Amino acid sequence: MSNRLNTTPNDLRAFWMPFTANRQFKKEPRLFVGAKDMHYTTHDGRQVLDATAGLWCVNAGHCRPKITEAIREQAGELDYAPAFQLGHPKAFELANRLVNIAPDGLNHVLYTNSGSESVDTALKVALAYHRVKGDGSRFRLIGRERGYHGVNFGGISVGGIVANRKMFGTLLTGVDHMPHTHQPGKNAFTRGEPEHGGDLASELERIVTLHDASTIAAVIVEPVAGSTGVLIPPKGYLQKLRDICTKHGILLIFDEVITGFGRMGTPFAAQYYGVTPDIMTTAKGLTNGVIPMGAVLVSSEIHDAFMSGPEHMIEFFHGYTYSGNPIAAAAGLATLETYKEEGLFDRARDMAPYWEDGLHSLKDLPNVIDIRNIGTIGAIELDPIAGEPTKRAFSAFLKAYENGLLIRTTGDIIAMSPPLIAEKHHIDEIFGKLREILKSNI
Ligand code: PXG
Repeated sequence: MSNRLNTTPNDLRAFWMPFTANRQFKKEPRLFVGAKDMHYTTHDGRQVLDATAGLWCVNAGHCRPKITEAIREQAGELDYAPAFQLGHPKAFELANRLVNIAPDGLNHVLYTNSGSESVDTALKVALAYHRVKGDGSRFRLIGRERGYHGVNFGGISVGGIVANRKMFGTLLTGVDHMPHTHQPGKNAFTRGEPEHGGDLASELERIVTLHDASTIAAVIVEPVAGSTGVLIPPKGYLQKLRDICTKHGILLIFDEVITGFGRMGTPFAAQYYGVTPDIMTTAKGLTNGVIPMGAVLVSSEIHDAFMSGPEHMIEFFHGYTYSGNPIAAAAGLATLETYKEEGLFDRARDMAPYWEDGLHSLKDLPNVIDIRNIGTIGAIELDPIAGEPTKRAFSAFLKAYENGLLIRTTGDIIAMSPPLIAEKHHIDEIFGKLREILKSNI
């Protein structure tokens, strides 16, 4: 174990931390200095069991040798190659591998550096696609209440989280939102897909009638909404959205930043639900969270629509300095290889019933008002303390951390998604610790 004096910085003021209660944190810092497989090591030398795969991204577990080694090797061989008008082999190889595990028909890949950039890239592709087809009157983008699509301007415009939107002026214009599908009154404590609410997809028809289909470019949804507390689509909902989009020539975008790479026991949620979008956004598990990278997969129809005009001309005016960065691509390839070699997507599928049983065993504990699960994702919704929303869940988070367990909270909801390498005894430990915390007076 490293010396505590060397691992604790003596001044925490300069770093303005993201989505963090900065003042609380800096009074009581929580630093990780190491990680291996299912555990983090804290700056004071404790082991913390990771029930959230970092931030929903470390799907293969921490510091996996193949991924670490690939990054090391790539950094010594080709550190950076310009992303525009030049290339390097691994970016192409990774794109091919991604297409191979993607739903049929999503045959082309644009690279980004995060989920937020994947979302903004997807929205831009959708708008430009209609325009290159001569259908430029389709400028509207439809999102959903309680949707999270990252923090860039496109993403917060189609997103549906008021705290992420209200500070930032007019956002994108021409955006509308479908209602969210969370109906705890009808669906509380459902295991898997809720029975009630599939008909909420017809709200899209209402929006189409209001604006006219000829003005709508795309609809974007998370197949399972993660950040706003694990909202699982009701039975039939996603298929119905697909049907309405197809009927009206509207592109359907699935934001699979969380649901991608095995979280549902399939490569993507699209395959789990048997519903194929026109565009799919990914990030996080693409590189096991180790190097920032995202990817947007698009159908051949969309890609091919851009491939016209003089061949020396750039077809799509978009991209990043780091699109397909060599080290990120190497990390992505090693990550996909690890998922495959260890059969981690199947493993997650096989573990899902055990996960579900463990989670729902907490049903009768104090202040638990709903429990939801799908794949190896789970959420426990707590009754908020009157007048102090979010405090109960945040106390649970702090207590869990003290007790060697990492969970996420959003509002008064505890959300969990362990690495796909979790063994049954890890799952027992997660729910055993949570049981004690929820039983105590939080
Ligand atoms: N889309 C979805 C569906 C996401 O969940 C993003 C886009 C943005 O990704 P980047 O890489 O720009 O952060 C996300 C990110 C949480 C949590 O605990 C969720 C996210 C990020 C951090 C925390 O719910 N989702």
